[in-house]
Amino acid sequence: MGKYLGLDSSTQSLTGLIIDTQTGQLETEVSVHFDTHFKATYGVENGVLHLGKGQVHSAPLMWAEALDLLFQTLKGKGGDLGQIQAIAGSGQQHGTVYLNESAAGVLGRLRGPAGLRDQLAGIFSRPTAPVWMDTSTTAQCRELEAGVGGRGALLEMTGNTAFERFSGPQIRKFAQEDPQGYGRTAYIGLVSSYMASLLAGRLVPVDPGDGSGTNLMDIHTQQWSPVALAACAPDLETKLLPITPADRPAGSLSPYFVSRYGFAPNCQVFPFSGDNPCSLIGLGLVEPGQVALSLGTSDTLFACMDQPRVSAEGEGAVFASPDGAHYMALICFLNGSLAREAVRDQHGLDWRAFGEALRQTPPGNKGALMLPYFAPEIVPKVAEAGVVRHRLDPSDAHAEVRAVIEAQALSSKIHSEWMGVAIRSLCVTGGASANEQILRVFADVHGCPVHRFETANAAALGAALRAWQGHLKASGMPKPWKEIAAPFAKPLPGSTIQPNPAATAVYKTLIDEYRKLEKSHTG
Ligand code: XUL
Repeated sequence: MGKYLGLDSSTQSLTGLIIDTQTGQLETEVSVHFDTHFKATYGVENGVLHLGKGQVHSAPLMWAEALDLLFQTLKGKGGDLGQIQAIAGSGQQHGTVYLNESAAGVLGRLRGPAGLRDQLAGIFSRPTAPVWMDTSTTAQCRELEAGVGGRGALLEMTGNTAFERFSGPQIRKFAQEDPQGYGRTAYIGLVSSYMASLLAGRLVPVDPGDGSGTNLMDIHTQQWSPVALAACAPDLETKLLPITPADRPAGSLSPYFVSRYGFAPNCQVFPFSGDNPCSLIGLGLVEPGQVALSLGTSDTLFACMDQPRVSAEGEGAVFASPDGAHYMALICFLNGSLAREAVRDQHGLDWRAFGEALRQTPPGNKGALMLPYFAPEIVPKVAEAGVVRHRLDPSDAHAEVRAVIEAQALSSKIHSEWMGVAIRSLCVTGGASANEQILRVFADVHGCPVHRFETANAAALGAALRAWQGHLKASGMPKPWKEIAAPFAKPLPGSTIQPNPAATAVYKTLIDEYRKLEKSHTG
């Protein structure tokens, strides 16, 4: 029992969250927003640098400076950082950090009084790091797929087809466009491994969860795929940091942090993972069939799978779970709140009236359907925005409301079928999860209980839980993941909605009609 720190190095901020496993409470949560503190120094906007032609980068030195500021803030809050037994973390996925050959030595010699920014300024072979928002690598995606024997071969081997934001295409582009910079690069890591390396004062490997977001890791062996590396860039096997299990200790915290912030000298550091794999843990999804749905601007579905099943249509990303035993699927439906708000506003409703419209209309909406593509859609792939109405009167506000929510729920069921997972429970988070009537539709369509979740920061919480699990295991007292997650990742009391069997039966029939309608308007 003790205290554990989870860090989340995300696009716009760095968060630290401390859990107390004795009390089962979140003790402290602190964030450093990059724009607030570093806009002037690094020129970032919303945490990133727009470099034109779809290139979106950020500054790894800024993330290091933010780490100093975060610990200073945590210390200033009066917390005793000396009680923290272990630290793990989460990083925005896919971003790559390029270090020169001085990096290992500089990390090992980190000491005060100078801050990280001054000590680390010389370790980069590329001063900026492309991040997940970068869309500039379409050519490299096609080349990488061709280089391993085709799109299907890459999918089978790594769990994903090539995506522009994934690390492999990004590395290839750098090697092509700046061969000298690539030549000066001794080590390539991810945002996750870079942040862990600062803490440990040594180069820390990549974990399989974040390794799966590169297009370079064999999802079956959870090691770099020699075939993918060869197709990506020259000598890559000598530059990429190795892959290690997420719960293998990376060493003790660097003396720099011990003397500066009062951490214990034996505070352990664990490899960081990606933010989505960490969120899987932070949402308590540690058994196959557990699914979470975040209802935000876009709706994102996370699922825990027992096998690395893949979507032949490219309808989701597949990552290894940092629990070491499972896999995660991530599916993004772009028209989330975007579509709900469009219908709400078109009919001059507020959220109360929106819920009331759902309450007053019957499941199945008397056969009226909507394809809610208010913006181009990611899943299913729809290139151009355009709302489709089928037996739906656009002036009937109540039917429109039901149609948009039923469409979202049916689509989430149809497009998660590839996971081959029977959904046993659905945890719903995000703004729209406050609306009970919306959750009722999801419970009825999926035919399973829906629980409401309120998460401070699922990625940082997942990281803190990983630190706890790893520390117990390394101390010879392993605890099952279910018991690690349970005290912290739990539904809001009284929030569970059970499906109504009669409504579920209606949707069992309606789903095929929706599928047909969707097929006739997509791909
Ligand atoms: C996932 C993705 C983003 C980043 C940043 O594939 O690109 O969710 O992880 O959060």
